[in-house]
Amino acid sequence: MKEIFILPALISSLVVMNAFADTDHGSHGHHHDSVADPSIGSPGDPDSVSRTIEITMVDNRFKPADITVKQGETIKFVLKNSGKKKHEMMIGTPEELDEHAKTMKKFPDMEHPNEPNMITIQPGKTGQLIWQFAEAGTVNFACPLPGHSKGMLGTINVEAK
Ligand SMILES: [Cu+2]
Repeated sequence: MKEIFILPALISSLVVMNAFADTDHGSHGHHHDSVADPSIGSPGDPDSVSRTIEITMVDNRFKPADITVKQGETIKFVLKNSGKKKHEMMIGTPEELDEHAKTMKKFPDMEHPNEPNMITIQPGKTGQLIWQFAEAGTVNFACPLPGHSKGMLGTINVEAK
């Protein structure tokens, strides 16, 4: 007798949970999918690095902030944080960088371990980001941390092959 009542209740609660899961997934993908625009390129294969470019992060600037690469190149960016603050490097379109900076403003402590187009470097530390450039044109990078994004902007000129 008990089972007859419990089973339908269990099924309906699973259906409800599923509906919530779907809704949540949809909105998450929409507002925070930073690897959206394929024109910026894609995560590079560590075994096919063409060149290493060193960038120093200070409070609050990238040195250099103007970089030239060739279409198709896989660049290993070696980022050294010589500042006293934590910094990030995020590669993206101006729209993506802007949107991410806004999200960071709302959620300053947000961690993003699964996003291959960005890296966080603690003061005094060095890290690397490997990226392959796909299309000729301009790709931007920035530190999206609150208060940094205005000064910590850079340009990567991707030359046609
Ligand atoms: Cu910064």
